[in-house]
Amino acid sequence: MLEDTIIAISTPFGSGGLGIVRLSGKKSLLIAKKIFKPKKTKAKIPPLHPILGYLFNPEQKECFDKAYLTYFPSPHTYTREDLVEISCHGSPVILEELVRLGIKAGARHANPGEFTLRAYLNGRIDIIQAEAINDIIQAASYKQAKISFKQLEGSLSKKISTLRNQIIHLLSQIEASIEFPEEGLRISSKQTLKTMESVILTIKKLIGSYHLGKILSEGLTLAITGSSNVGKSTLFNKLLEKERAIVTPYPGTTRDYLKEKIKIKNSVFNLIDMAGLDTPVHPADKEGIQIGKKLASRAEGVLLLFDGSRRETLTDYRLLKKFKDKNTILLFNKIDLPQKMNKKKLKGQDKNLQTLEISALKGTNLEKLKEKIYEFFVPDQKQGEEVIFHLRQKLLLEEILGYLIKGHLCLKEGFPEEVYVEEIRKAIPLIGQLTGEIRADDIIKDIFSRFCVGK
Ligand SMILES: Nc1nc2c(ncn2[C@@H]2O[C@H](COP(=O)(O)OP(=O)(O)OP(=O)(O)O)[C@@H](O)[C@H]2O)c(=O)[nH]1
Ligand SMILES: [Mg+2]
Repeated sequence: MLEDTIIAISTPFGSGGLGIVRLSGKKSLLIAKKIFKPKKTKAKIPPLHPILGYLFNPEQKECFDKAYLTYFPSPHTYTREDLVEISCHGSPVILEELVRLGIKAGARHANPGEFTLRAYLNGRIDIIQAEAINDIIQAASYKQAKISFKQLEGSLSKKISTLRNQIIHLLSQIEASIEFPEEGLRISSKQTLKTMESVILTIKKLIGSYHLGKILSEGLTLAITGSSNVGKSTLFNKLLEKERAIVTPYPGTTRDYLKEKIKIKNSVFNLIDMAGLDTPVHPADKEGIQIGKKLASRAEGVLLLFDGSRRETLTDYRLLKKFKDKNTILLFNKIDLPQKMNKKKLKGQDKNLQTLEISALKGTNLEKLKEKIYEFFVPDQKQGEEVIFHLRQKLLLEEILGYLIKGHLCLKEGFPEEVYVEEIRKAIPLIGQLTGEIRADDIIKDIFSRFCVGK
């Protein structure tokens, strides 16, 4: 497969100022020369230097666009192979014709992520770095892009490799003390415990960071809930800055749920509006309420909305009890109207409860609300601490952790070295899978299929 020369459009589909077609493989330059003619016909194509010319159709013997070609000779290229980039006008018609001609001239159309796959197969990057490349491209926020860039530069890979070295070192020490017990090579169990605990802690922190990773990459789910007519859809629209949900003065307006992305500072939230959670009148209400309850209980954050211009009801107490222990901000809406709700009584003694008075209609305190949402729901990323974005990474780390914890326990309980060394050893191939050093074809296929064609 690596013998082929591949070709693809690297810029997104659609019209744009510029479009780029890329070739990678041994015949890149040879093929490119058939479909591109330098303006100065006698000029040789120098490496790493864009040269001006024309896209050329060998069938019609005609030029069809002006373009720049850059030749990157192996091995210092993205794929480690010979690579050619042709940059022309961003017209889908032109770009597709160029790819068609490239294929006629001997190239093969690249599969999704195949350029990056080659970078990995040729040993330029590991699988964690490959994942980071796609994360940068798909980043939902600048913050995520920055972390992914660091991972592309090798920050996470280095951390994993340090872990691996620590474990291997530990294994070799234990094994030496098993084989040569008399020669003073015995490693004290206190020392072993200490190393294992530090490795376990590092892995636990990495696993723990997945929560933040998920929030940064997919956005945190934030459900607006409460009784009907309290202003949920009004607040939803205001936070979205568009009239997305229907608002009427009548209870039971929203029956289905609506989900939209909003950005607060540099974080993405998946905001949900839903049916009011009171007693259903119509069978459709019942369905809507069921869905609403499910969504709110699964959401990472809840905005529980009350209508401050009404007297508090039993339903309000019930809702508060239900959501109090979740990540909830309690909102008293409609403060532009005379207030009848006994807020103090409703809030009770709970000092940890986050509350805010707003008017969704007039926009009062909505900036404060955004601040609160950000502060309350977005976990802190400590300076320099790694974040993992992929379930694949998390699951492997959990498996590794499982073996280390078992090993640690055996050691603590005073089992013979042979027993816990077995457990620790099982972690090594898993680390290999994590970095891609050990190749698992189905996993690789899955990872690269999520890439765009042309990357
Ligand atoms: N005065 C005032 N009225 C508001 C405020 N927020 C919403 N309303 C009004 O309250 C009524 C209900 O608003 P909605 O946003 O539809 O309420 P909801 O909670 O989505 O209602 P359901 O979908 O029926 O559960 C509408 O007439 C809104 O204009 C507010 O802050 N102040
Ligand atoms: Mg509504």
